[in-house]
Amino acid sequence: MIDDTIAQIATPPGEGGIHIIRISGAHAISCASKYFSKDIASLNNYSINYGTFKDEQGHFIDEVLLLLMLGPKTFTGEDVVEIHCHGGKLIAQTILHLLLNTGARAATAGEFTKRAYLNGKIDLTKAEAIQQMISAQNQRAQKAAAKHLEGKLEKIVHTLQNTLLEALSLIEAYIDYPDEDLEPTDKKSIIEKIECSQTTIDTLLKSYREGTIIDQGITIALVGKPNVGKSSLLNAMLDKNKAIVTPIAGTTRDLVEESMLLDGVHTKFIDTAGIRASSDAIEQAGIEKSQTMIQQADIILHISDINLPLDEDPLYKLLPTEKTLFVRNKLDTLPQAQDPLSISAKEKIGLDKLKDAIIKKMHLKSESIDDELHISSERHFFHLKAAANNLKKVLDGIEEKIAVELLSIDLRDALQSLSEIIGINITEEVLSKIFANFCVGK
Ligand SMILES: Nc1nc2c(ncn2[C@@H]2O[C@H](COP(=O)(O)OP(=O)(O)OP(=O)(O)O)[C@@H](O)[C@H]2O)c(=O)[nH]1
Ligand SMILES: [Mg+2]
Repeated sequence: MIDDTIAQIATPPGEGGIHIIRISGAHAISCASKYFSKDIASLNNYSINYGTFKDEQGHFIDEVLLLLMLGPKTFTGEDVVEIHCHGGKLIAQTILHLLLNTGARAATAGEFTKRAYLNGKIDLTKAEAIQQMISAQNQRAQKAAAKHLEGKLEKIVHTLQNTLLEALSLIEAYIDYPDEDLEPTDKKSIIEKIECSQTTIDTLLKSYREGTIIDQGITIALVGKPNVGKSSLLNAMLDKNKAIVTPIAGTTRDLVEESMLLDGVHTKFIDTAGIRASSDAIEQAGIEKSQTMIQQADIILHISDINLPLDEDPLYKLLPTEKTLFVRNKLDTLPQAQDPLSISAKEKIGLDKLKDAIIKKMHLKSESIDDELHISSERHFFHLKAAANNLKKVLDGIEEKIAVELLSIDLRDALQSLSEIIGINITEEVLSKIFANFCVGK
């Protein structure tokens, strides 16, 4: 049972139309009553009330709207009071400080949502989806998070749990009869239930890569020899003068980053220092950064001058082909060239073709991607993978006719992993980690 009352400003800092201060807990009403012009206890539940806020000495602070919502039918499940004041940062701060003087405690990041979860109002996947919605960088990410908030993952987990519990009860019926083999009909039914669950889990696991791309975006590094036009290409893709371009080899010394949306995906382009043997310490440091980017980037654009043979660039043979696109630049100087990915960064020729090639390299199944449920949380991936491993152990065990007690242990472990996804039997440490990434006031 949570017995303290928390308060926090729920709106982002700065000036705006209004600010909202939220209070939740058993003393929410008494805390706000001290300063509000009306007796809150006598107000109707779910009402919006105009009044004034005054400090202990009776000094007027602001005109406010006070929303009264009595638990348990509230976001947190507790009594909640919201105070809507004028949108000056200091007004909201003053009101919050007064509330903290009456015994409310300043809520930590995500603490209102954590209470909603602890009080059984939402499961953990929905709690996580709330923050994912808030931090979504583009519409695709927001839509993907909305599916989790709608409860789609929670529903799938419940279905998996029900199916696997049926299989478990069939298995455990044999525990008191250790010498009996599984009846063929029971065995068939258990295997079917587990295989059906495996298919569902497998689909979710496969959605992880796309899910993380939608949620976090991708990083594309532009690499190649000096002077081939990497910075020119960055500028052309972004349609702005971001990086310095000169005819001098070795112009770019550091990483230059900028993001844009490509097919609705948050795409970070990173221009790097041209790679060559250099005795200049600054250039050398830049080249080392370029090499690190080659390891870290999701996609590499290798840029080369179309007038020069590709294989004379030592990088050409070293780059991992599965994530590299080989781009031939300065097509305007050799228009008859037949190379597949040939462009001119300077004259902006072939950029759409290059964008299409990048989108293809992301391996997104564009048609259905927005309708499907994706997982993008490492935590969900981890537990689903663990469940999948245990289900495989159960099937192997049935095949090898191992003792039913052992089958039951593996199946129970799989069920435990699924429970953790929706937040059952979660340690305080794991919870703190999840909610630490939330906004203050959420
Ligand atoms: N004709 C032509 N010139 C280009 C093209 N792209 C870039 N250049 C020229 O090539 C020179 C080098 O361009 P940058 O974009 O600075 O090349 P970079 O690869 O970033 O070079 P470093 O930063 O030194 O590694 C500049 O003079 C550009 O104007 C192109 O498509 N056609
Ligand atoms: Mg450059």
